[in-house]
Amino acid sequence: MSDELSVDRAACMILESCEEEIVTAFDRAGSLKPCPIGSESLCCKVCYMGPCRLVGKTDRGVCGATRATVAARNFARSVAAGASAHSDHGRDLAFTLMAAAQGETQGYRIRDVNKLYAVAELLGIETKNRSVNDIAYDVGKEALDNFGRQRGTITYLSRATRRRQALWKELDIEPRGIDREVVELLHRTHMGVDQDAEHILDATMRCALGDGWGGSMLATDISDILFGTPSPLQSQVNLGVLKEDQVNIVLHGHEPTLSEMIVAASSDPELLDYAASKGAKGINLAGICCTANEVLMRHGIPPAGNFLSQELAIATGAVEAMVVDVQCIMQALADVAKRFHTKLIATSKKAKIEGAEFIPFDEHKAYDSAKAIVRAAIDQFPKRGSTRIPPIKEELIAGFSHEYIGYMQGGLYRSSFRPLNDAIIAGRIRGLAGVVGCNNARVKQDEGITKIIRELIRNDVLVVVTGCAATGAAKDGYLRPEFMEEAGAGLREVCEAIGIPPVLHVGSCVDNSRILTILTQCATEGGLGDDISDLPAVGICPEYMSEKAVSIGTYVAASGIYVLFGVHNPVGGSPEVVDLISNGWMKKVGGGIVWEPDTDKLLELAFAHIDRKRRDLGLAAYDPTRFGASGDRLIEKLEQQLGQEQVVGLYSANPSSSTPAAES
Ligand code: NFS
Repeated sequence: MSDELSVDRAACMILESCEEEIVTAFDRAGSLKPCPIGSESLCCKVCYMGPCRLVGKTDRGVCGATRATVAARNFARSVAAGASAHSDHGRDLAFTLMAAAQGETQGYRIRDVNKLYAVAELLGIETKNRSVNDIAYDVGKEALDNFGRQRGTITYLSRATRRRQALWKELDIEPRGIDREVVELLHRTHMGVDQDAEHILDATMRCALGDGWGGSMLATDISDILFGTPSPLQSQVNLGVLKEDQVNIVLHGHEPTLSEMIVAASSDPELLDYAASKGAKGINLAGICCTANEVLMRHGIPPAGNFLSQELAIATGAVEAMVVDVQCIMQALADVAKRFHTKLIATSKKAKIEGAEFIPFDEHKAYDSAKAIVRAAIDQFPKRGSTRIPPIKEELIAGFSHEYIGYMQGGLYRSSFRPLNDAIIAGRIRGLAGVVGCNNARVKQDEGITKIIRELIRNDVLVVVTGCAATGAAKDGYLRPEFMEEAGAGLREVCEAIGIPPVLHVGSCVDNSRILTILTQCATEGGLGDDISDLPAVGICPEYMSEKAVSIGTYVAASGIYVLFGVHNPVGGSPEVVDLISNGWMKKVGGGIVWEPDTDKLLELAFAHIDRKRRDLGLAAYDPTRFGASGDRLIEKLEQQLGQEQVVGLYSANPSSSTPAAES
């Protein structure tokens, strides 16, 4: 039964073993059907004459609003909420950076000075003969100015290709200030303001661009400055990373500021001694949701799971504390925690959580807050009852920042995207795909994510992953270098040559901004057109759940990428809006959003788009049989033809060569 709910064996084990004991999101999704009117966006509740349900013969609300207006408004409001969540996260990081630069924080410092210089240059901040802290302060100030800017445009638009910048200008969808676009979108979708669906959707793109090229990009950059730019590291994933003999603390939520300090506190000798005094052999950290990705990318802290695993982690009975801040935290957690010895610790002043203990996080006393939290977790250890940690975990490699992807293709001084572009031009790599987003209790956990990624790489599409999709992929072993055995022959050759897995984990959901940077670098490197919209690339969000995912899909589309969402079309009640967001946006900005719940059909659409872009660029048509006669594949082929012994003989005749003696 549970295997109908998730492809994750660890999740299934917990669901089966605690069936009688706890009610999870999986159960609630089974008993609570989605509202058929709201799920199609046919319900308008922006005023108090309604809610108006535009079903059957009713095609207008009390005020006369049409289905298209209602659907566009609902979609716009989702994007505004999603954009504000990412951007508020970015804003808090800017405050932390300024406080750190002024020496007012505890435990934070500028970890990546090179990145600080790079970001300062992008933001137009003078660096010559200035101290690191002075520069960092101005970077934080300029970032804050981007949030509150009223006129002009946000600074990072200049990071896009020239053609893209000109298009945004021509369409008048350049975000002016990050906050301004959210406020204006909420105003425009108030009762009786903007009534034209296309016009509302243009403003929606503008707001989302403020997220992707503003709030999220700043969040990523400032996190790298403060906590270090990720580079590849090894770790593990899934509920099996919890430890029987240690204090288990699960970090859940989004903002890396507190979790960074908890990572530091978990190796504090004083706290390790305290843990030992309670009978624990150590302090073990694990993550859930995007906090997991933040601490994985920089410290190799293993994720215990993705969005739908949050209740299940507590149900192992082995979690002393789950520490949460903001976003994607199920309200049901407190009830689940109550059944075990787990302490749910809320830390953000923005999120009061009933049933949780509140230990406020203050960046000025960050290390003290972190120590208090770790100490509270240790105190729970002796109260632990029986446990059921599924013996299931996978190895993974993560940490592929865009800086590292450039570095691995050309070294420190010649960082480049040339090899990647050449591989795409030659057809070794058919195209690129970003597979991102959440779990959604309405579909089988991780099924769409894993199937889509497997088929993409089998068909020579290089995949980058973020967010809960990355964790889903990792749980199935896709982030191991050995997974390249599943890849098509051409992609495998490239992965072998560069030494990368065919699925690259680039970070949390705000780090989707790294994907914008990667795509821009591909577009400007040469040979693949001159804008993101020319690239044979797609964005896929198979199991989206949150408003943030909708904002991401919108800014990715507005940046020129064809985006495919699974699950269900949230604006399906208005064919006009469906057409505007898909075909209309494709014509207008070169990218659009299509919802396709059927995974096979979604894949067909993805491949068709990639091949169409290859054709438009005048590249050779993709041919899966053309490559695969080099590297490990050559040896395998020869072994099949000649037998293993003879091949070993060929190599030992010429041991210094990577080419068999018979070939040279
Ligand atoms: Ni993204 Fe992160 Fe996960 Fe979805 Fe939630 S954690 S910011 S919204 S559920 S991917």
